[in-house]
Amino acid sequence: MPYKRITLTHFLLQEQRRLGRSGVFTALMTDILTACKMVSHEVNRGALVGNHGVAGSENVQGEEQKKLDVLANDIFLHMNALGGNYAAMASEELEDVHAVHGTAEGRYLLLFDPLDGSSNIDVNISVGSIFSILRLPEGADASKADAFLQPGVQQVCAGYALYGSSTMLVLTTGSGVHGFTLDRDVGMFFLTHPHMTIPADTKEFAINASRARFWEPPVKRYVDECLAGKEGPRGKDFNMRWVASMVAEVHRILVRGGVFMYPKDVENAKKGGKLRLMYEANPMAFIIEQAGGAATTGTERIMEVQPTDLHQRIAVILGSKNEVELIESYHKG
Ligand code: P6P
Repeated sequence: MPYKRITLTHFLLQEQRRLGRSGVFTALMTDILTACKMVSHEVNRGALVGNHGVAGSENVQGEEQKKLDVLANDIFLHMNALGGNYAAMASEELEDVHAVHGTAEGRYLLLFDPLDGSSNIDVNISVGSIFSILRLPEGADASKADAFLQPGVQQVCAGYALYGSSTMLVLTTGSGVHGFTLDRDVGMFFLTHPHMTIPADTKEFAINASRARFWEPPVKRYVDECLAGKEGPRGKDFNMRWVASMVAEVHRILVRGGVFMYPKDVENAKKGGKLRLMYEANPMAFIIEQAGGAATTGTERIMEVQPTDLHQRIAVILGSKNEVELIESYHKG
């Protein structure tokens, strides 16, 4: 019976009672899920309303902003300020911290990549929003970046919205990973993927193979062994995927296993990698670990890295536990 479904809000309230928690997660999530529904609406309307193309500006990363990057960022900033739960926010699209004034004294910090993979927008390939929630440390100044520089193990909640063939919201609050699908007719997210878990083994890897000439030896060894197939040392054939949208890659891994790599290489080493620690790597690492997977820089657990800058980049290798541990063993020699 299709009406016997559980909404995201009901699920959070059930979790709240089951775990004896305060209502804070339900409140924190309410504004985020509204923002994700609004972004989904704008992504879906796309070219019909002139949402494709560039905004004519650059973000703090020096990347050309798409119109939807700017719109998604504005939606996240506006909707998540209204609830009064956040003392401040940090966005991939903003150089500095966005302090929230004039609302209830929020005790949480929200970090987000409002539209990840936006180079895929104009070619109608899945994109997503990534978010991470931290507590505001006692006595910290929420308007300063230092308040945000906490290792990933301090996250109280992390998740993403995937604007794909359907819009999904996947999140963890530290008690497993659960997926919700947006019913546009009702305007609500409904629980469709409870207790998502990642198979420990896989035959599928994801990496941007055009960067092979820059790879360090452990990555090159791993990929070469996968490409050698069943006649090679792995004794099995592998498949490769690369969507250039981290949210889509992580979701595929959550559903059927796999490993995603954006490693540090000889070309991006000075920057520390490509992906950002605070609002891409950490939230995804929290989700992957809660689903039974692993997430490493190659030499250390991503969630234990002590951040030094709000927009710092980091190497990311995550997914099926046994595969990630094999890659890590190659890095450690
Ligand atoms: P490349 C998107 O820009 C992103 O941050 C991730 O979503 C994605 O996995 C990666 O960069 C794609 O990078 O170098 O293949 O364009």
